[in-house]
Amino acid sequence: MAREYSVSRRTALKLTGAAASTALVAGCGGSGNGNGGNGGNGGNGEGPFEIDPDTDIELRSLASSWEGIAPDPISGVENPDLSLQEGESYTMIWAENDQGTHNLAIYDDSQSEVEGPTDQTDEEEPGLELDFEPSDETVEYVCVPHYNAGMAGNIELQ
Ligand SMILES: [Cu+2]
Repeated sequence: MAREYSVSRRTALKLTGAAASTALVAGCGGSGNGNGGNGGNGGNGEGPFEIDPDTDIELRSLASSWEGIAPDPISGVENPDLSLQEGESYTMIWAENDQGTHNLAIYDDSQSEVEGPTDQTDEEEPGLELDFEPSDETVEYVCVPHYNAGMAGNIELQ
């Protein structure tokens, strides 16, 4: 075991330079898995970003994706993956709408709503909220009409 580890470790170190440039090329593909630590459910966006309980998670809807507004680490990030604490309280707020008609819901792993959906609206400041406690059931936050277009981000447990 130890030998295997040291070999793969050395290989990893040796590949670092090449991997870095490959990653830049791969990034252009767009389906991006963010980072290697995300083995769970595919990875829609960057992250996951660890967020403390009792934090308001504010999102902006774009034409067919979400963008983080707050807290700071997710600001400007498209479809940020979130890492949350199981059983604690979080509020997800659909604060701004850039364009289009959307809603906000939380899906389980069979794409069934466990929270929401909110009303579907094209208002610029929807101000719609979902209060939820992260669990095995809260797998991703989505816009239901644009889910198949990739308007979703993962919710992982810390
Ligand atoms: Cu949408």
